[in-house]
Amino acid sequence: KEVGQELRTGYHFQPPKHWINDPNGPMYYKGLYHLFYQYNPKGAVWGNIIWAHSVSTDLIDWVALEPGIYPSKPFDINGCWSGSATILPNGVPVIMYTGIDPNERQVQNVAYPANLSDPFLRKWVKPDYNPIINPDRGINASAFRDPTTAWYGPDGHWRLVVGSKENMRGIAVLYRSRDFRRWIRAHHSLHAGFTGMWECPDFFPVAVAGGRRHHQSGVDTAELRDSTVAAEVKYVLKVSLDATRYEYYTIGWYDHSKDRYTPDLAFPDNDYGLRYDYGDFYASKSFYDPVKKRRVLWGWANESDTVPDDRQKGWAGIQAIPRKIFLSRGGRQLIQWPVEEIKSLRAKHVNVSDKAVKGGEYFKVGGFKSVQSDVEAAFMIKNLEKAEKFDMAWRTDAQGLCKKLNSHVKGGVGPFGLWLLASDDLKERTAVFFRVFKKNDTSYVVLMCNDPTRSSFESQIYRPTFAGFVNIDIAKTKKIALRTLIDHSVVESFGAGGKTCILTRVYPKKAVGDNAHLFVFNNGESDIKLTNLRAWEMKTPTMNKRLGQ
Ligand code: DQQ
Repeated sequence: KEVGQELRTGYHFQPPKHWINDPNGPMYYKGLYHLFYQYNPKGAVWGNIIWAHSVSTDLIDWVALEPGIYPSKPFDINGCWSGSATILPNGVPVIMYTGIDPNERQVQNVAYPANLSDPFLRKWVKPDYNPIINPDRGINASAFRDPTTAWYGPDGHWRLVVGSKENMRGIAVLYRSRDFRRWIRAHHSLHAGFTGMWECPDFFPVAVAGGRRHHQSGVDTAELRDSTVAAEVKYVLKVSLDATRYEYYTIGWYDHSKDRYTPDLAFPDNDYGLRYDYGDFYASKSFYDPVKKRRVLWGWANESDTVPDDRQKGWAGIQAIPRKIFLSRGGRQLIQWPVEEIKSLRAKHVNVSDKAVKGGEYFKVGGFKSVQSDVEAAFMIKNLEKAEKFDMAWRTDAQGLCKKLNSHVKGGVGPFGLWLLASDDLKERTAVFFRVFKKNDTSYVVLMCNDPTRSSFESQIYRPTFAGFVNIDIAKTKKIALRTLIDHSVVESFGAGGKTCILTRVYPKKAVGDNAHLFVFNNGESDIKLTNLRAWEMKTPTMNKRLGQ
């Protein structure tokens, strides 16, 4: 058996071998979901980047096609980097991507399907008039990339943004076009911030609760031109920060006539905005799914194993489970939830209900194979009296707090949660847990944390703790839910119904295959109750079957 192959994912998207990174140009066309992604056809490290291409009818089973976009012309001869798809009003999909030209400049190109009657969209044509957007007029040619899906303004012109930086400022450079061919830079950018380079911007509308549409429904970016719709939507701007390798988003208002985006709260939980995911999740991109009328988010999860190990395994990088995203009822954050289709993979199932877990206790959830599973748990906290005091200095540093007060540090209320990908003797284990702090007599803070410090015997691996706060009123609800998707080397968790998400990669040596177990633990002083735990083994979909196989 080859080294590390037992750590390959079963139901998280992954090609048979080599390196992958950003999801590109996700879209739905003639019965198929298309996923392109950054891919190195020659090895398990970043390089030689092309757009690999897979399609699916249900976001679960995938068929691999030949590469969609690859270097072939001067305007992309040194690489085909990230970009997005836009469905034109006549139904024609167009891809806009960053090409690396012979002078290593980043330029923006378009590509059109060679044959619109082919639902697989196998061949793409790059017109000779590319590049259509050049890094001119003071734009830094080595920091100018990742065009968004375009939207249509009330003046009948298209708009899109390209990520860039100007000294230390990250910017979303705005362009307009009448014909999708000749693009003119607007006098001002859509938005900017003192954060360093903005990669992979994403800008899209979300429905507001109380409007005509259900707040969980997606809104097509193309609909932005309709001002009656605009009264019932807010806008989300997400950027991927090259400097931190984390993504941040803000929710705000977009003025069509002035083409200005103004975030409601620029700094809700830290200097940059909220996070989709507080773990290993980057370069994400959303698209509107017209079939289920929802917005779906794809994101890349890098390996955190060593590069020699990546090379030896022969693969690196996965896509997170596609998530349905929508604005919370209160409008202050996005909610993310695995697309409902993944329930079709649920197989053998175990159930635990109404089980008290005293302070210091833990137990194993047996009777099923947890190495590739979907676990839903609900915890009830009877008494908040023993909650540790919250230091306001921690407010902007959930991750630092989780590192300090990790799963081994006894608390008042929590840490409680799951140990997973755990060996029977618990020497290897990854903890996903909550910890409740007291801010004052009536208000509490809930921390959600992923602690992989004991996830593997292998000592070379980078294993940071990841954490975020959970925006719930625990004194009122007394309950908190956790859903975790476990997939060999992936731990993808959704706290409080998708309010706080954390994805991590772990590389156990012993807790693999049938030797990977699931436990419930409570390392706090206060007792808690596991009101319900349901766990399913997950089937393995057909991942990247070749067409005609
Ligand atoms: N990955 C691409 C770039 C993008 C970066 C290159 C983000 O276009 O900025 O593979 O991960």
